[in-house]
Amino acid sequence: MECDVTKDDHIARVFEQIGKRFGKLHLLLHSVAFAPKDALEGEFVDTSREAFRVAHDVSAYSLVALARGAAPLMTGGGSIVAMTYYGSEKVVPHYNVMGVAKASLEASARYLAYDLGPKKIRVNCISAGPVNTLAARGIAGFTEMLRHYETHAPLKRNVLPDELGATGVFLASDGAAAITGQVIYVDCGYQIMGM
Ligand code: 0WE
Repeated sequence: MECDVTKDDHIARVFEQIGKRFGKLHLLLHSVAFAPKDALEGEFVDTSREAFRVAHDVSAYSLVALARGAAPLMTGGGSIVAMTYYGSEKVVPHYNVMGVAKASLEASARYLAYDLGPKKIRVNCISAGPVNTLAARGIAGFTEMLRHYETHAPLKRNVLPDELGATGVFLASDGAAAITGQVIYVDCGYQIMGM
């Protein structure tokens, strides 16, 4: 189903269809982000009002809108999982406005966890180490970044897509029944390092 997360009518239609076809919903995975390319290339200080708005609308507000659409279908409780990145808490050169939008996404997950907790809906973030996806391929210096993680992460390697998937499955399962509002680092330990 087509879903432009900047359009309320798209989101409404998706959950309407899900309601009709399945009756209920257990898991929502939020894995969408966008900042205009020029905002990821220059300096953060030059971020335009429009690039800031678009990055936050697509990458952070969308979680709030999707959670609001999903919650009425999560009648037996549910799990909402959002993908985030370390650039939300420390400066990663060139991540720029995406880092600010991911900080907003993580904070939004905490407030959603509080609101939806009484309905047994949990809301968590997976903070992934860098993965060589289509979106990452356009980023200058990405190969060097993968090498940096390999050298500096405690596990001396990069995270595998399956390992991120396994964490998502865990967060969807009853094994994670008491975990909500958290950011879980799936980054081979990179986040614990100070130097
Ligand atoms: O969140 C991301 C990137 C998401 C993303 C990617 C693009 C590329 C194409 C958002 N907007 C756009 N806009 C485009 O026009 N990551 C975690 C991957 C990423 O992106 C970086 C990184 C890492 C890591 C950008 C600069 C520095 C590091």
